[in-house]
Amino acid sequence: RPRVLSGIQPTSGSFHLGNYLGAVRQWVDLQKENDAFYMVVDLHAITVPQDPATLRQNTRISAAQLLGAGLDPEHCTLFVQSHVPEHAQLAWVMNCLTGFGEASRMTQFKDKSSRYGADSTTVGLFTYPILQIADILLYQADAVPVGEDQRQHVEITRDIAERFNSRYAPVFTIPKPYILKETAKIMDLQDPGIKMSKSASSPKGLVSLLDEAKVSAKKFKSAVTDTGTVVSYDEEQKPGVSNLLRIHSALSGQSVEQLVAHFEGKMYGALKTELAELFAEWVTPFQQRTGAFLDDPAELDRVLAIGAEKARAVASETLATVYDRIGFLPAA
Ligand code: AQP
Repeated sequence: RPRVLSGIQPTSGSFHLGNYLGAVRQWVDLQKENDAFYMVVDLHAITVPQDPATLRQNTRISAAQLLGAGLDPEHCTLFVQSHVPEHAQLAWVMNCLTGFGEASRMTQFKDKSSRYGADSTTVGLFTYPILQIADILLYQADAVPVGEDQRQHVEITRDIAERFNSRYAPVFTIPKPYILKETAKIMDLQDPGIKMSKSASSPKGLVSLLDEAKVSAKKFKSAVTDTGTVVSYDEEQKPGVSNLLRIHSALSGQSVEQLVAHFEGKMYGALKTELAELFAEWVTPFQQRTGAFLDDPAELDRVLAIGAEKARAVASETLATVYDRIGFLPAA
């Protein structure tokens, strides 16, 4: 079975709608037909400052949301990145294979470092994509289900895997990004020119999955659209309306064309109200399932411990092969 791998950061307690539609939903679908590895990437989270107690709690909340969204530990390996030390170990090797100029071209780093300023930007944030290279290659992943913002990081992973394979020996599978066009980039509800994001969105532009449904309903209803009235799909002229249509389509299963026909003769308000209801219908049971997992932290930790053990079995084998091929003397 093909191998898939992906991760999500525990940087804030709640995932947002972009995380879910862009990535986590595909994780759930892919677990059935693939050998799937999914992780909460706490090593990535500390590239920006984290309060220790909050990080620990957010790691559990993240795992609970993944289970609440439909990951099934019988069908996938769910674990916490720091439980598998091979991630940090392989990352060092990958650091030494990646060019400084090559790493400097990562647009996510450029965006974030320009927002934080040089003094608040860590070297960890710069090498974040290189840790991600290690994350993916350790598991010999064939496909990496992510949002559009991660495409460049999967591309550099392919380059470095090929470089290792030709310089040393053919060890790594070359991974492909798995990105669904329709949900690859969910936009901020207040500024449809930027992606919905924990760090860049204003609170009103960000739909957090653990907020009360009525809080999110308000955000959908006050989403920025445009001065027109006709509900139609046009990413250039109507980015706000188009974003709402794509979200509706993903949640309802209706195509954008069907929705445009459905809203003919109706105003933007109708689309927003329907979307708020549709979201509440999905998010309410999601929150109940997530809450049930959070109420039983011992069971949650047990699931994560089993996941870490399964992950380590694969990761340690890859790392041992890499250490051998690059010429490290085995410990006697
Ligand atoms: N707006 C989005 N639309 C579609 N997919 C998205 N993803 C993130 N935002 C969107 C995808 O979610 C997965 C997990 O992302 P992450 O853990 O890297 O979270 P993130 O990138 O830290 O999310 P944010 O909100 O964008 O955080 P900041 O602002 O800190 O960077 C990934 O597959 C990602 O593509």
